[in-house]
Amino acid sequence: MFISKGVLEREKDHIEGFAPEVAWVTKSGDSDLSEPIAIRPTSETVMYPSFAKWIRSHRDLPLRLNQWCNVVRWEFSHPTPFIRTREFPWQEGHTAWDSLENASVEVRQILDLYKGVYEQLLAIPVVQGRKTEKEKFAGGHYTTSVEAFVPTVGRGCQGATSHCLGQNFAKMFGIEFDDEKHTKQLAWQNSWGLTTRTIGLMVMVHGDDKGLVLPPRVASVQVVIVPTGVTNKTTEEQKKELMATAQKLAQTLAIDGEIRTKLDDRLNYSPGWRYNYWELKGVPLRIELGPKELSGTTYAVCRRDTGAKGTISKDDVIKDTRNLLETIQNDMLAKATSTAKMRLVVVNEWSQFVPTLNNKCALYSPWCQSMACEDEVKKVSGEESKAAAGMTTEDAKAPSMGAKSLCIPFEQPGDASKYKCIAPSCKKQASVYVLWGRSY
Ligand code: 87F
Repeated sequence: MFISKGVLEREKDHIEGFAPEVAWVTKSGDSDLSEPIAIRPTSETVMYPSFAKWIRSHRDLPLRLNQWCNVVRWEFSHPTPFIRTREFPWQEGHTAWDSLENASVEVRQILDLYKGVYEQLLAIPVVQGRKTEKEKFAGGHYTTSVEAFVPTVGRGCQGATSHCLGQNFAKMFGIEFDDEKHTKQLAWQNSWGLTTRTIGLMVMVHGDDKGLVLPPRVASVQVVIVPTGVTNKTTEEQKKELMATAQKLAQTLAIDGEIRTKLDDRLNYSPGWRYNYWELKGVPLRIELGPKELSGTTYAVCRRDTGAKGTISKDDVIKDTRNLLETIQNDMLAKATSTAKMRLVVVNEWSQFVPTLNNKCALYSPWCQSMACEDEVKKVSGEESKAAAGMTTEDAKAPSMGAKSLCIPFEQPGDASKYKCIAPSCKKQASVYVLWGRSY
């Protein structure tokens, strides 16, 4: 987690814009260190001197490393739990390849894995695309990302990135290999990362006024069993039978069904109190077990995502529970996807840009690919929003915040060249649609 000044500053473009965010250790006890040591903000400069030693021949390629670790970035903007914190855990992958083509294939493979993490596990739809030159990782060749959207505040949020670094770092760190013809070549590199932002996005996209709503595939407890119906008229015998049935059900689901199950047998708390407790924690499915269930052929269930009540059959309890969890998972993605569809809108005219933005939307708008226009969109949308700030938004920061480019989506919503660039003073024809939005 410590990086010497020498290696950290070797690739100048890489560190340039980020320098203010690097935290330095300057003392041990009362004595000054002879040279300050940086606290890892990312590991390129720690790993690549070793890459240079390990890679000799084309046979050593690809070299692919992955690690989970914590990194520190001395953020100045508003901290938000999981979304923007000065220390955060992440996964970072670093690879070296023999050609740009092979490196580029991996960039997309990893981006597809990240899309899968969001959509298949977290039930959050994302837009895949390439970052503009302004927003890309300066030390790299090009940057791709998955962008998520938080409807309650109308802000985009970068979910993960997959960079092609080109040969920039290879040049600076001397990462070379002998190709088949025994000629020295610089390696082509990628780096990619996913952070605990995933958790923050999951909380914000699915959570409601009762608390967390967890997608079943990532919930540490998928089903909670709550025994109910115990009153002061209940005999010890009946209580025993209820608990034995509950325990047996928990075992069936957990051991035979491999469903992550919890039995809440705290009979000193009322059923309602226990329902609230597990709702707050986001447990996807609750099974209620009372006197009625003991004698009947079904169990009463309640879904966390919709609040809908239903029954599952005792005979097929594993199958029914699994199916219901699968349904919840799919419904959560479908709901988040339809919300996002309504809020990610195509806007071809500047007059509609800020009003749409203030309607808590992200926008697909045409762009001529000049950085001056990208800057102008951000600046003018910020100014016009401020002027329109009479229109209330729940987000205290939002009215003054301009829209930045989130990505150039791989899947374009139409033919941008039919339109003029969205920047108000630009007269040029557009060439691509950019996804613009306020962002975290
Ligand atoms: C902050 C301080 C110093 C981002 C920083 O995206 C350096 C940096 O290099 C820095 N903030 N970055 C870019 C990180 C690039 C790349 N590294 C591997 C990733 C994914 C994982």
